[in-house]
Amino acid sequence: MQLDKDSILAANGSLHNHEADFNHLAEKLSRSHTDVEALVKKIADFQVAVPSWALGAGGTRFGRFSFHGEPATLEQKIADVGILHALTQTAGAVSLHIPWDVPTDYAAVKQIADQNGIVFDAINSNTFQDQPGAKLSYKHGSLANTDEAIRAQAVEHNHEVVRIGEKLGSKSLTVWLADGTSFPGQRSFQKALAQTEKSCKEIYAGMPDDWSLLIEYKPYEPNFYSTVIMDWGTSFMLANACGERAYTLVDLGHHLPNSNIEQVVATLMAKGKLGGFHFNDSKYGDDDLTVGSIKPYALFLIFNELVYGMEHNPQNPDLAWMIDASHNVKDPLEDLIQSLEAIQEAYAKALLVDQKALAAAQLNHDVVQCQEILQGAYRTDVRPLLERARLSRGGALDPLGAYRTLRVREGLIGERGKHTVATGL
Ligand code: LRH
Ligand code: MN
Ligand code: MN
Repeated sequence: MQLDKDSILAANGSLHNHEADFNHLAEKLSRSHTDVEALVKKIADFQVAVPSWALGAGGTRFGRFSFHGEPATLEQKIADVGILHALTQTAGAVSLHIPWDVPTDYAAVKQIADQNGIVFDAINSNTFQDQPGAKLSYKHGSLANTDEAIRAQAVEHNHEVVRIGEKLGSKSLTVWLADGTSFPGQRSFQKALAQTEKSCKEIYAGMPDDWSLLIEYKPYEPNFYSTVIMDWGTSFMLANACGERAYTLVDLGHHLPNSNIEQVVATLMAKGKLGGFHFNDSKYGDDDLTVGSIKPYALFLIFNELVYGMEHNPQNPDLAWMIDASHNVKDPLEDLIQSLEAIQEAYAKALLVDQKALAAAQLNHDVVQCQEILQGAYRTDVRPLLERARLSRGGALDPLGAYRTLRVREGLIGERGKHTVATGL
């Protein structure tokens, strides 16, 4: 199923209310000398990758309830990303997880991606599960394993993932390790870290010169006493040990409670070492909930630092943006539409922060004014700007509304049947 521009246009209906809302906001913003056109263009240019494993219903360790019309093949998953992109115009990339989504027919996969205007962003390796037919097990770790042969198998898997990514046009590899321990004394922290560094360097050495290595961290889960790459500092250290094209990847769910993620972002960008970002939201741990559903103000504060970094840190590369959420009770496509909207909203609000006024208030130690400036931007209803950004590219005025009006899920069920199961988490 592919959504064409004409049906989206028809679903948009009258733009009368949008025009009125947009003009009202534009007039208000021009009073503070905001270049509204430039703002809309920045929002429209912001593209986020959708992970191939998020298009089906996710599960928890207590069960999985599949969703009707789930994509059963990689081609169908890319078609789903195409639907998201057609509606939102902000999901122009897909991020694959190997071995969950190894292409069987590269030409067909590339063709369907091209047809839908989708590119292949960072590709993810997986050494947290045993792979079908693998000789050795990762039960006691992969890149950090005490056994050299297991480490070599894990390094080789990463090289294989890069070779797959090269055929599709990806330019970066994301490594996330489950390696760690569940009980005190289970393993030497120092030796595990040293083995991980050695393995990461081997992965890095085998990558093409125009590829980046993105190293993701996480404090716990699936191991519950320690994780080898537990925090941004460890990831940063490993990235520095590997070389120039190795960076840290921040996943919003991978922090201990109350961590100041915006400060982590600022620190990494100042050092030119923030390479990738996984969006989700959480109440307790790595909950992988819809972006912006629990802590939208925290997301705004993080975006405020991202925007500052993108404007002031030329030493930092362009970021690989990805949604890393899981959908247990909602239609995955509706959930992703909500996440994409929340990301754009936080980004747009961060773009509204008057950086000059903020810097002046900071110099004057005017703490009250600093807060007013941030919250003034946060309280602005930027949705007419998002609508205008989508419309400028032929997207939907209201992506969720159009998804329902156009009966997309019903169409997918008609094509694929009710009882399909997607690979992934
Ligand atoms: C680990 C993680 C990592 C994996 C994905 C499936 O919690 O965030 O990015 O690749 O989930
Ligand atoms: Mn992640
Ligand atoms: Mn995670």
